[in-house]
Amino acid sequence: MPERESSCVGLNEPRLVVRKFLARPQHEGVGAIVRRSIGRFELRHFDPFLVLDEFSVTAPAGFPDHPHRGFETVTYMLQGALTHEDFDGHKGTIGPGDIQWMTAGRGIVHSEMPAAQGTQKGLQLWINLSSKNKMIEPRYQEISSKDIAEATKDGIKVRVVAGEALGSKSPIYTRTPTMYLDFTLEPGAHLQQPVPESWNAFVYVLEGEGTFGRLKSSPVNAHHLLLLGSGDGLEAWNKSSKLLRFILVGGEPLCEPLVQFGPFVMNTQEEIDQTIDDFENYTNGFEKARHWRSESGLTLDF
Ligand code: FJE
Ligand code: FE
Repeated sequence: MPERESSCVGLNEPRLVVRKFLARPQHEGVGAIVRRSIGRFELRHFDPFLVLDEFSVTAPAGFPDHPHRGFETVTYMLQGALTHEDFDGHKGTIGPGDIQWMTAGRGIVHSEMPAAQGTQKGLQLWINLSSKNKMIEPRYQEISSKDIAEATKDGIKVRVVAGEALGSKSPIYTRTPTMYLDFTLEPGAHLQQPVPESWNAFVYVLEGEGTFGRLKSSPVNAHHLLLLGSGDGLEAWNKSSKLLRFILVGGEPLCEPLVQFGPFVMNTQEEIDQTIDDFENYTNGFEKARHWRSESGLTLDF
């Protein structure tokens, strides 16, 4: 049999679903609700991913002043708006379809609060940074919905948050190599999406009902996380009569030791002890936290 060209549509070894989790609502922040899939007890992390939360926030609830070190947070808004404010004076509001890709690096203290009436919904993904990147200067990449690359083909629409799909490329720079694709499949559509062989990858279903990995597998509906096994890509079908929406996320595993204390993720216990020390004493990147409070005036315990 001739080898298929890698640039062609068609996969040699589609990834199968190896684990499935239903993310149930739980309380987080101050009065906020999250459906946590990655980061919960049964799935502490999925290298290089630390947390995946589908959040739902209605004022006055939110995520007031709290720190991060050693990883990136990616916030993708689905509905409503969120205002972000940090200790360096960086402030902004993201609305439906917008992305904030924040590299916390050595340290960020910020608040993430509702900016509109009603319920704000979205996804927040925490991506680990390699030991050589954990203490870099913080950085933001903010992309508004209208600037997100989109492509449509054969009943498949993709919004390219990170990486590349159907010939469209995201401008986001991923320090830990990552792909993040938001797919909508019309009834009858069939997707074949390459994912690098050595990467870990998962699907999170947002809307409708999808068939993943194998045509004969049972359909999966919203709020489910699917961990994918080895292979060169994802095959998915919409056998239902409604739209199917899901994200496909893949990342190159770091394969490094990991020690987490709430919003601090480092490689060793010593580095965590040092981080707590830095946060309490306003040193090594947390200097500006000494006199800063967000407009909310609240602090999030962790
Ligand atoms: C945090 C508790 C938290 N999921 N999804 C402790 F709630 C948070 C936190 C978030 C968060 C924020 C948004 Cl906008 C969306 C989230 C958890 O802010 F960082 C710690 N340490
Ligand atoms: Fe945060």
